[in-house]
Amino acid sequence: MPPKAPRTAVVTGASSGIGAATARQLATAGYHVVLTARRKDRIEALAAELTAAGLSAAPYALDVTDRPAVDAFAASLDRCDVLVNNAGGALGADPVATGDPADWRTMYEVNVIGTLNLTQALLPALTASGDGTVVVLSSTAGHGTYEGGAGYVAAKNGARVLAETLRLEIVGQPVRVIEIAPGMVKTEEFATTRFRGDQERAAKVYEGVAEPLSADDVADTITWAVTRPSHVNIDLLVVRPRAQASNTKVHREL
Ligand code: 8X3
Repeated sequence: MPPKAPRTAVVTGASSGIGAATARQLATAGYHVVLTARRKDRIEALAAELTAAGLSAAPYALDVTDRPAVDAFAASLDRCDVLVNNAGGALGADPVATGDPADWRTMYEVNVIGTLNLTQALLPALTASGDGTVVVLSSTAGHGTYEGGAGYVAAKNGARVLAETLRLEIVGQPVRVIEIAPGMVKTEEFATTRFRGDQERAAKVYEGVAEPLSADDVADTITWAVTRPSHVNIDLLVVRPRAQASNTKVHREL
């Protein structure tokens, strides 16, 4: 008999930020981690780093919005125990009156359809594992709106609703659905992507905030939720820095 494949965790958007940190922590927790992202060079480098450290990891270049590619990816896996739907992000912070519909579409595609694609494609394997976990990285933006946030807030509400509805629909099957909703997290790319490379505007997001969350802080909550005993379903975990009381109430030392 061939040796049983190791417990496998798939992380999307694993090329940087929360995804890369989660891949590291799940590998350290003993999972074989499959790192997916569009940027092959980055996930290859991270997988090589983890492998060199004696951990188990493999890269797979993937665009979560490309359904045939996602299906081919799912078919390539020997097993899947954990899926972390992390790929996502914000584009722009314009008011509803002037927001670009193309930005809204892109955000819906990545944050919602990307999560839908991976979840649909891997649900059979997650169920077959006998103890599967789907993690959806939403955001505090999925739980309350703010000025200039509508496109992103709408998309993250979509991701939240996907998680909530899936949990209802598959109850009785051996798959947990966990939503992690982080607030202000300072990562290398989130704000710069949102403001299309405008470093000054990106820096303003965190200006005067003593300690925004780090990617590792969020990866820590994901890993904690995933490694609870399998009958324990963390439905929703909202995590913010101490300096952020709500989406619009942030303490800044200026
Ligand atoms: C990121 C949180 O406040 O930029 O998911 O919408 S926020």
